[in-house]
Amino acid sequence: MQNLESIVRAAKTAFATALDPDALEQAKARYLGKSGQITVLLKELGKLAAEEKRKVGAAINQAKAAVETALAERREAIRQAELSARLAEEALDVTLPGRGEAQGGLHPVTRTLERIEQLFASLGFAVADGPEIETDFYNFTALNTPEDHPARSMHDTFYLLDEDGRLAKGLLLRTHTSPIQARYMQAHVAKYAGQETMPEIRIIAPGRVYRVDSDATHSPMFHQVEGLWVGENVSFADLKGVIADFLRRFFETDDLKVRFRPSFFPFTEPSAEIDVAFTHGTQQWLEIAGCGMVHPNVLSRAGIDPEKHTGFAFGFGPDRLAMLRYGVDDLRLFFEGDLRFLRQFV
Ligand code: 2NL
Repeated sequence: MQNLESIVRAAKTAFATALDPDALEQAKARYLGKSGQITVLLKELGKLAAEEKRKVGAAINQAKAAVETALAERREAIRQAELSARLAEEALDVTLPGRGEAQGGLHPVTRTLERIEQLFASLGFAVADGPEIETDFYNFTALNTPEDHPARSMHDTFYLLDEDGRLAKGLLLRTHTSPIQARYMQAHVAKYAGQETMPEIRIIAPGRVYRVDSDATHSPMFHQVEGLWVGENVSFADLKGVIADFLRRFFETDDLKVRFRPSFFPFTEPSAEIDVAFTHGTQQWLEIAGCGMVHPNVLSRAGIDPEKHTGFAFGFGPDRLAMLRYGVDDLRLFFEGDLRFLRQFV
């Protein structure tokens, strides 16, 4: 049957030119669908005589099988083509170099703090710490600061508010790290209560502190390192020795003049400011710390007998030491987080 061969050939061509599953299903319908060419031929078989029917029927079924095989092959070819296209589109080049990892580094103030801690550790000072949110008692009262002292004003100290916007009872951001030492003394006394002798206290207290102040040389958050040595015969001479030794080692030079200038703090008596001058530099005196002998009231408040124990304390700003050491003239640069600035110190 000549007609059957051309139908099969036409079907194969139609399948081959169908580029996606939809087009292929439409082509299939034209040959194998309800009124498709092959289906129609099969339906017309009934009109033929029995002998003829068997012969023609076998030929049509053979043609139908050929069309079905061609259809299945084309379905598989389209599926493969679609898969290949998708694989090509979603391909990852695993040989591309990675994004790289940024090398981190310590902040210049952190490096300065670590250096300070290391130098004082070599003099037998342990590192103490405490909360940044403090009570009025530990920040001021324990340190012999009078109720009407200007440091207690809202112009100088950040006070915490409660949910109704009222002052949260006695809570503030510590204005110095002295409360760390006040707490330490109290805990130390409690720890050795009832014992005949109390071991000496030799600590430094580094940390963040907060004051209502902001310009090129003041940041509302800055750092402080305070030190405290309390024992049975601790003198102002010890204070001078410890400070001078620390400063010469910190600045890595013996060409350093250190000057103690009388001053006043509520928590020390007598009190002094510490100035340094680099003999090979500008010769200018720079004020870098405050210090003094711990006030007897401060010792008493902590439960230490000022008749038996004396001590010295000091406080300085590591931010300022970092500025001097690294030659930075604006304190705010340290706290703006600009990596172009900070990377220089790694
Ligand atoms: C300054 C002054 C100072 C202290 C801090 C202190 C701590 C206790 C007892 C007594 Cl627990 N004193 N600390 C003493 C003198 C000065 O800091 O100008 N700091 C930047």
